[in-house]
Amino acid sequence: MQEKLARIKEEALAKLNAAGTMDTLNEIRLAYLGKKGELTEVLKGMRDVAPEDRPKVGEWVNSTRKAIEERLASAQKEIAEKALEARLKAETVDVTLPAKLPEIGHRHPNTLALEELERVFIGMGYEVVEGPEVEYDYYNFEALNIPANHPAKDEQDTFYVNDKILLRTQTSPVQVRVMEKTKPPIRIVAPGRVFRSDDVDATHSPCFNQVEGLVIDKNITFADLKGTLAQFAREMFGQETKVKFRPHHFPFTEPSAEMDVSCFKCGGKGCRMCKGSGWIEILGCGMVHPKVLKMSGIDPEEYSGFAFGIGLERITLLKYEIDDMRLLYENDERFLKQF
Ligand code: 2U9
Repeated sequence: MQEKLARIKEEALAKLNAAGTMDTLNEIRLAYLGKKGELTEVLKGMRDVAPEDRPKVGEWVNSTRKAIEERLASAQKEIAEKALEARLKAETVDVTLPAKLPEIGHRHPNTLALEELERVFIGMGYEVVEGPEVEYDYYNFEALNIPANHPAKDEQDTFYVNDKILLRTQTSPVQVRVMEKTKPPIRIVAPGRVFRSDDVDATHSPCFNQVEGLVIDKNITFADLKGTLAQFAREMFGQETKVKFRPHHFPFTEPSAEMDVSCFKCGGKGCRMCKGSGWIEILGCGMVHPKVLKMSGIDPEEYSGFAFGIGLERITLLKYEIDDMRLLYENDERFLKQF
């Protein structure tokens, strides 16, 4: 019996030493220690062993089993370690390889023009404020002295949510909200999207961007308006830029004007950009109407102010010599990559 066990042990250990995979180890385990394994068969044969010899034989069987089990465990460990080592080797990352650069976009030409414009006004002490795109009729029209029968209020021109709520057609409501809750002096620019029921073409879009400005303080005159906007024009379009004001009408300003700048392409001689006239229309402006001040709780006897409105896309198109506004909204990378 002892010899048989010694042979089993020797054989099993030799096989375990030669095994190279977990599957082979498992087969060996079943062959010796499994229910029908060789060692289990020996145990079953204990019946035929004389009772006084059983403890001794039992001990031999157990020590054989222990030896096989121990070698099996260490072989399993060795194979697992080898497998891990091979995996680590195969999956190494070469940290010295150059990294794949993520594609980084850049600012939209409209944003570039807006940032330039904001820089000029911030430099003159203005604050940038924003407000809701969905507005009350009151803030968009009534508080700006735009009467109920004004053509701008027509459903053909304005997107209404209901009879009191609409998509703002200008950013002026932002400034009305500031006037209501701020004691002058006020110096603000209000950029943002506005909405008008227009068909799309090279110069129109139902959604575009405006920048409006508002200054209110004691003793503000048209001279302040002219000086400020002339300085803006020089910083935005070049130091040699000249400005001229043409009378105009807006319900929210009195007097009102439109401002032209001398053509920054031809210097005023006349070219394709200025359609031969030497001048380019840039913005609308005026002294804030006393009624508008009063409605928002500012005493027109004590304070006066000026306001202006600029179509941002118009500035972007001129600045970058783009001839179709639709290009700004199409997000075609071939176009956007040029700025
Ligand atoms: C308040 C009072 C007055 C803002 C102004 C204009 C003139 C103007 C147009 C420019 C091109 C609109 O985008 S556009 O079509 N705007 O001409 N806007 S004065 O006047 C205000 C604003 C707020 C409280």
